[in-house]
Amino acid sequence: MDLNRERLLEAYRRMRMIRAFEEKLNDLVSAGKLGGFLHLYAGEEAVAVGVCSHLGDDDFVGSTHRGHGHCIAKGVDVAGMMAELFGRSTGVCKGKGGSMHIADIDKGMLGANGIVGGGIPLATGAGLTAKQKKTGGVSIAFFGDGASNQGQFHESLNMASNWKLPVVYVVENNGYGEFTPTSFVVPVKDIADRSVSYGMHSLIADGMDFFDVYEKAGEAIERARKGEGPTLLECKTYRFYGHYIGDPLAYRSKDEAEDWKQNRDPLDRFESRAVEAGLVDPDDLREIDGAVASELEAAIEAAEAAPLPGPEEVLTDVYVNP
Ligand SMILES: Cc1ncc(C[n+]2csc(CCOP(=O)(O)OP(=O)(O)O)c2C)c(N)n1
Ligand SMILES: [Mg+2]
Repeated sequence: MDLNRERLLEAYRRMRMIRAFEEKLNDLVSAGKLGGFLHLYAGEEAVAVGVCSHLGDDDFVGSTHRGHGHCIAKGVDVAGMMAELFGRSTGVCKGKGGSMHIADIDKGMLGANGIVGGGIPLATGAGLTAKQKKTGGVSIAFFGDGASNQGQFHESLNMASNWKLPVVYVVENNGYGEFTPTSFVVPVKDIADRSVSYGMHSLIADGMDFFDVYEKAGEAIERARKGEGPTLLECKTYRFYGHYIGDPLAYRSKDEAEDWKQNRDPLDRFESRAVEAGLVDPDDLREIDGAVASELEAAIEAAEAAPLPGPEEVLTDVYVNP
């Protein structure tokens, strides 16, 4: 494994940051201190971080409505994200994007996306760019099980496979699309099987296990960088919160959720494996937990104190300026 102590600690820091960021948002929205419609990524941290640990700023990521985790894993500034969620002019999109449209092109983050499936063709186009320009870069499309029923998914996979684009399609199968179990609307057990009709390589990973995602994503990304074409990587995962903050969760049992949280929490699993193997020390992890908590407190304080965009900003950063 090419993960040394430093890289493992960075992966843990990003997973912890995602978890803590989402827990904070849940508290802030529930307390009425933050508005908007927010979809939390907690529980799925190993997917974003397992994949993005292979990427640099020249690689691209297309994301979803549940995009905070992808942004953090790709290295987007957390204080800038928090300010964005508070709608402040110091936000990464100057307060005009919000939760579902956080983008940071310098980091290769093409944007969270309010359109289910909408990030898939964007990431495919970025893959075409990388291929045409011969940058050696790869493009990752993160999307959900629900999005794999979208036409854009099928069109993109067909084109990418036909043109051998350097794209990895990462389907985050968390068992639900909004309030509907995946099994109710998807007639295949493994979404990875959908790759067959496009002559595409596929892999399945335990999306609650950083190490498994890291290994499978590594294989897919290496193939893409070598010009061997795209992969459909299915990560079996689970969201710890509801579809959105405020979801009454009437469609799944408490026992089911508890089982995933108690037995498959990706942060706990990372810690057990990395500590048992003597790769990291628990004290290092606790130090990271503390640093992450302080960084978030500072980010919230700065966001609350920052100004809202002024009326003169209404027509800037938009495509059509009448
Ligand atoms: C094109 C489109 N159709 C419907 C919606 C409403 N919608 C928002 S999230 C969602 C479910 C997405 O499920 P999945 O792709 O599995 O992602 P998850 O929320 O589970 O991460 C739906 C139907 C939307 N935003 N865009
Ligand atoms: Mg889903």
